[in-house]
Amino acid sequence: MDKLEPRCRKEAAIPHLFCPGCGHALVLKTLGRVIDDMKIARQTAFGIDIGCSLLAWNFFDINTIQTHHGRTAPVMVGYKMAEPKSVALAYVGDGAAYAIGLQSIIHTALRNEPITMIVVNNENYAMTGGQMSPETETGVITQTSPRGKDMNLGAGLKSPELISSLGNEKAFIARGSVANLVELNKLIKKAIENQTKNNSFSFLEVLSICPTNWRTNAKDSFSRLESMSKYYKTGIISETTKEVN
Ligand SMILES: Cc1ncc(C[n+]2csc(CCOP(=O)(O)OP(=O)(O)O)c2C)c(N)n1
Ligand code: SF4
Repeated sequence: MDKLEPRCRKEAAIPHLFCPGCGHALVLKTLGRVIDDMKIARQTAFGIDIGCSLLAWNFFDINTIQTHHGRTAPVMVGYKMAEPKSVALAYVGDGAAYAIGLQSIIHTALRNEPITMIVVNNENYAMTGGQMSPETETGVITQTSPRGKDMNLGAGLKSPELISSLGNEKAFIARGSVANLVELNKLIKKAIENQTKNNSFSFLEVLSICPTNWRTNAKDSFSRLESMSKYYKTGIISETTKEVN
């Protein structure tokens, strides 16, 4: 196995199925390194959505569950109820999470269900060809906003902040970016530990790049990511100060 790949990576699935330069691969490799470091590969259940996240169906050599569009949170809540000693991860795109799936996430957060959600925010519905998502910022051009997203369609939804406002004091809520994989590694670890140590809900949004639908080269992808992080601020949004058990 290539030393740059996490140990929990499925060797037969190299190279991955994402487009060249896709941010999903960066998020997943960082997640894999955390799973290696925490030695939790055997107890982890990895739930994926419909969207480009489904291209991770064979990324890891760990138990993986394919769910319906926007329904990864309730599926993983059910899994965790059946297997309380497992580490339940829900890996979702921003369209699925914040449009069709938002109500599920809100109630998962309110009930402090002990799962860890990672939402990859590339500001579009990538798998279906780059339509506008709730995260698309005002003025941004997509397949369904060819003249730039109209202000009347709403500014980009700051979902981690929204979820934080629900008042679950045991939740860990943060936003990272594929522009800073060292920080992302730390945030993923904290998000998983809030499940394993505190038996509580965690929510991590990751700002990511989609060169195919953004129609950007590597340099322009990261310039756009930098501009995204001015609107969507990275870092910890809320975390519990005391351990629950
Ligand atoms: C109930 C339902 N509605 C719509 C779709 C069509 N659909 C498949 S993938 C997708 C977009 C996914 O976008 P996102 O969740 O942002 O993930 P990305 O592809 O950007 O990673 C949609 C709308 C579907 N499969 N099921
Ligand atoms: S369409 Fe975008 S998000 Fe999907 S695999 Fe390609 S680059 Fe990644």
